[in-house]
Amino acid sequence: MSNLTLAARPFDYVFDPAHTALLIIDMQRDFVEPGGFGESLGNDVSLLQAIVPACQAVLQAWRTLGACVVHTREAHRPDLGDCPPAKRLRGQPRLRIGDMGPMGRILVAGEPGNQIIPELAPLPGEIEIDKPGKGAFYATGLHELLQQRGITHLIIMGVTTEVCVQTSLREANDRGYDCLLLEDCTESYFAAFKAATLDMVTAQGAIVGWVAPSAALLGQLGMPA
Ligand code: C5J
Repeated sequence: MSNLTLAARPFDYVFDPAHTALLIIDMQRDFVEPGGFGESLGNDVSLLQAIVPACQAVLQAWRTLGACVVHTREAHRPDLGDCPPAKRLRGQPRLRIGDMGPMGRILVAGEPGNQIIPELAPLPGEIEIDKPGKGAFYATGLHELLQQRGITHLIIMGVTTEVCVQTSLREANDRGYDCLLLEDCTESYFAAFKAATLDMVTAQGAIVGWVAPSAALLGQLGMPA
């Protein structure tokens, strides 16, 4: 493949799909469906469900290309040995990490609520990362897996914009990846936080990365938006 140029903020994003991974952050039942971690923190999870069709369209297009796909899950070991007390005890959620909820133990690997939503379920051969932190690179082998595949660019979608998505973007940027965030394929429980994140990422000449609508990507890939 060769370079494609996509109209983005703050200026064009140039990428070669052969060296670009689609990184899908934490599209898990625990954040998107009632009864999970997101709702236990008092959030309206229906806000996040709105991006699912746009994410599906991008994932489908990316799979058609045969390019690299990475799915992450915020997930802890059943013994919670990788969940610092500072994380588990923070705030006053209805259910804490590790507690039994309607979809199994909250944010614990392998539990029903910890699975990626069926609409975006990983296919064999796609990379799956269980991450104990907010960032996709912290305490995971993601950087090494991407390096082995010659990945230099990341196109990112998922939830939530200002928490795991933004943390992962910043971690990726510090490791030398050129990152594009698809604005209609990411969502927050707080509209103002999403807007602020998109502005922060693109400010100062793409100091963290680029932002574009998914239609711009689909157009470049020759797919209907
Ligand atoms: C949060 C995430 N919001 N995936 N996790 O705790 O953004």
